[in-house]
Amino acid sequence: MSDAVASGLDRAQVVDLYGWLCLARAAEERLELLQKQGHVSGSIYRSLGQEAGAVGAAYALRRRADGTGDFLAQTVRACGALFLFGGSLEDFFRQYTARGTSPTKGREANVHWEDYEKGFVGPVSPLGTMLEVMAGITLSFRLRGEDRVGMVFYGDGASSTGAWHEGLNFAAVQRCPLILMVEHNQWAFSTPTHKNTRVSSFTEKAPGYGIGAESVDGTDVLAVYEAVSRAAERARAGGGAQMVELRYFRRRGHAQHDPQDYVDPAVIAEWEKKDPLDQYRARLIREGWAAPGELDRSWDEAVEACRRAAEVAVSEPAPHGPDAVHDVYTDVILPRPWTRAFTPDPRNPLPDLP
Ligand SMILES: Cc1ncc(C[n+]2csc(CCOP(=O)(O)OP(=O)(O)O)c2C)c(N)n1
Ligand SMILES: [Mg+2]
Repeated sequence: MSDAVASGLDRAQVVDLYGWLCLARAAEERLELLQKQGHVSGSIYRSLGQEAGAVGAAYALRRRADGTGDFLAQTVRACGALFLFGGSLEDFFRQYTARGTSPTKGREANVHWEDYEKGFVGPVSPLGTMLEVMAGITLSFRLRGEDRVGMVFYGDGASSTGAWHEGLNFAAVQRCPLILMVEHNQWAFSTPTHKNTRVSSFTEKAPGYGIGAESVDGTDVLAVYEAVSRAAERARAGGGAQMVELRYFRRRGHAQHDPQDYVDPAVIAEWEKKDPLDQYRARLIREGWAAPGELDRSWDEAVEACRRAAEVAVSEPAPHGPDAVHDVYTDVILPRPWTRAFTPDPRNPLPDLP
């Protein structure tokens, strides 16, 4: 790109990236307000200090709304990636406030929802298992010769599960075009990473699976964008599964109910100095890519968009009790793009796919 100013991105794009960072932070700040007002049904899992990992990674993928783009499996701390893939702010707030209008109709109260056309699928709760699911989805991309990659986020603690290892090995052996983002935020609830693994960087595990890996400063949105762009290029070119480790710190407790009193406050203070929004804003101004007023406007717009979306969500009805029994069991099977072979049952004709 001839008018690129950094990392192959042009001026409008580097400013756009800042807007997405603002949106991730503003959405979570609005959630905290909603919780204080009594609107949030479950807990809130902040990604404070981790926003650049989710945003930079998703920005490097092909996001389309017609079911032909790349595919994301987000975690609760990767809401920035979810927004980039087209998960709407309204749906985000509807989920947390368990509205009857939410994608899960009030059954679930954070980012556990999916949209196959936009290309994202929220996590099932047992940690590690989405790696197996995404290995299957991306295997179908390879078998069909589709030019698509998948991306799955998981924290450092999730790497201690059997599903994580099994899924990663399968993805590696099957050369699935899958990028594993390791959110190395140094804590898994109250367990520090050194009690979860003997290695100091998760990239040390990659040779054991025979996959490519990079470790990157997860507070630097452009560095993340570059690392994931490289990983996606390798995966698209037939290089198989890739790992990208995001190095950063969980600056809040596991969730709002966790006072984080097992973490040294001085360490948290050190990481506050590496705030991804502050760092990136300073760089945009220093390099002359954006004026302070322009960036202030990005923040204000993000706050206003979140305020409006939250207002819509809380004005909507709670779930209608009897609906709880709907959408639980079905005898109609909908083939999905990754369904390998499917023989329709003549007794049970299939509806057309939406
Ligand atoms: C198999 C399994 N064990 C335990 C849990 C409960 N649990 C949910 S999140 C979490 C901590 C995860 O830590 P990490 O993977 O580092 O992600 P982070 O919260 O730091 O983003 C735990 C223990 C679970 N969901 N699944
Ligand atoms: Mg963690």
